[in-house]
Amino acid sequence: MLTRFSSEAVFNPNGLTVYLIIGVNGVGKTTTIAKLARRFVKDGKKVVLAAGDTFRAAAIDQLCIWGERVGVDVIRGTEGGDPGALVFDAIHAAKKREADLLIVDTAGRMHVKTNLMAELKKMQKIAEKESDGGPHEILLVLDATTGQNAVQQAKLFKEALPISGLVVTKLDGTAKGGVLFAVEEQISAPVKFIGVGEKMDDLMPFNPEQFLEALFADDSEKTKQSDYLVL
Ligand SMILES: Nc1nc2c(ncn2[C@@H]2O[C@H](COP(=O)(O)OP(=O)(O)OP(=O)(O)O)[C@@H](O)[C@H]2O)c(=O)[nH]1
Ligand SMILES: [Mg+2]
Repeated sequence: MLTRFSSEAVFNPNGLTVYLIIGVNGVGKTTTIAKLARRFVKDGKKVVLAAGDTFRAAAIDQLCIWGERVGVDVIRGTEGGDPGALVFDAIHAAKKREADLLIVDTAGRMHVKTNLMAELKKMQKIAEKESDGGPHEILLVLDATTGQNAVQQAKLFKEALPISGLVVTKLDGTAKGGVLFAVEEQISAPVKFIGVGEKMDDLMPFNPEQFLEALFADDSEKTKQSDYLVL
């Protein structure tokens, strides 16, 4: 089941690649963006971030701090500003800087209300219009520690947006991530990365064999998914 889809991250061969990172609040979107930026910068790509979570000033600042740590530019708007307009500006700024990849942060609040979904749809449409074939990835971030709740989240987001992949965070805890089967089934998209800590290097490409080994392990020494990672 877990090898049905490719876990490779998608890139636009003809210019700027745009990723939208979505998920309910607290799952680890902003941290994941920093980790993805770190990873792709290491691969030699020029990365720019967009502070699309305009609901909270603290969210914009948090992304800017990560941007400084990773060494990438962050396109920011104002608190309470229109996230769609921010996506527009960020795509044009990233193109001007000849960036390879733009990663857009989004708000996680109010996931049960239609206005967040409407907002995200608008961001997607603008990315579609302003970039060549984008958004090239719409990654739904899920917190492994939320268990079955993740299935409900996946369902909600899938109704609004064509999710291309998942990032499952917090697999460094006691959660083993068994819910992932139900979630993949729900959205028909693969897990692309897993989060295994709070630091910028704590992101791994998803490896189904390692994941299964950890899931079925009966070894008191190695109890976490992250114990099984070949770093
Ligand atoms: N242990 C662990 N903690 C994580 C991981 N990913 C994120 N976190 C922590 O989870 C908390 C929330 O992370 P954020 O990146 O701010 O989450 P968010 O989805 O952007 O949250 P909002 O902006 O409020 O919607 C932070 O304390 C992170 O350090 C992970 O893989 N493992
Ligand atoms: Mg955030």
